[in-house]
Amino acid sequence: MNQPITIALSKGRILKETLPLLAAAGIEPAEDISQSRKLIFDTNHAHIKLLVIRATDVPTYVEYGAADLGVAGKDVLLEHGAKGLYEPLDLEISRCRLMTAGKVGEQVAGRRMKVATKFVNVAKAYYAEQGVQVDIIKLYGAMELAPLMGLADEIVDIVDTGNTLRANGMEPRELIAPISTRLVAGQAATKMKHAQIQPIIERLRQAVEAARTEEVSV
Ligand code: PRT
Ligand code: MG
Repeated sequence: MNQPITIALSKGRILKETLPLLAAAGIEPAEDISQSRKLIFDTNHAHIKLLVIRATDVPTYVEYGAADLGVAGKDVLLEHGAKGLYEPLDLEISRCRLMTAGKVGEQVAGRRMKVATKFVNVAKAYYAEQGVQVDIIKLYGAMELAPLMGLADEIVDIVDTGNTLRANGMEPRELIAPISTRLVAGQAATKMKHAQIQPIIERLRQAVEAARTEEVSV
């Protein structure tokens, strides 16, 4: 008998890249997720369900065993702390960089630097490691605005092309971590549902390898 398996997916841009990987691994939602307001979806496997939730909630669901597997950005996992989570697979999608950034040509001297970010824990750890004392200001979005309006000297944010920074008179500074989307597994699920989870991880691993090969040959 197959034990039920729940996979928590991050909605938004990661979801778009996750669904083709899941499909390549043989897991397909029973209906079109983008056309639905549901949060729980059946799949072509009677024992596998998908949850579509806020990226920042994915590690929490998996940590407490409310989902057995999860898909989330490394940025979200770093910020959450991801205690009690295994990270069996790098899905190699939604790649970007977690960086510091500030106004072009501007330097802070003679006072504590103010840093605006939604990645409060990551920022605290990063500046502490650099031996730089900062005041962290928590924001929930549009970090790029903070230095322009004098709210902060630097931001810690996700950078991909750098276009958003450039469009706002800012420059990328230090790389904190390269980011990609990861598959995470809970400790309880890994122990109790090993026989169900292991084949899913293996099929996803093959799907990631196939996508990588495709990319190289294009
Ligand atoms: O809306 P909510 O707060 O729930 O989340 P969100 O809007 O951050 O989610 P979403 O759907 O945007 O997906 C976020 C996840 O995608 C992140 O956790 C990363 O793991 C990954 N990812 C990959 C990115 C980007 N690339 C990205 N470019 N997340 C955000 N961006 C944003 C960035 O915040 C900045 O505003 O794009 C802008 C920078 O892009 P460039 O190309 O201008 O540098
Ligand atoms: Mg968004």
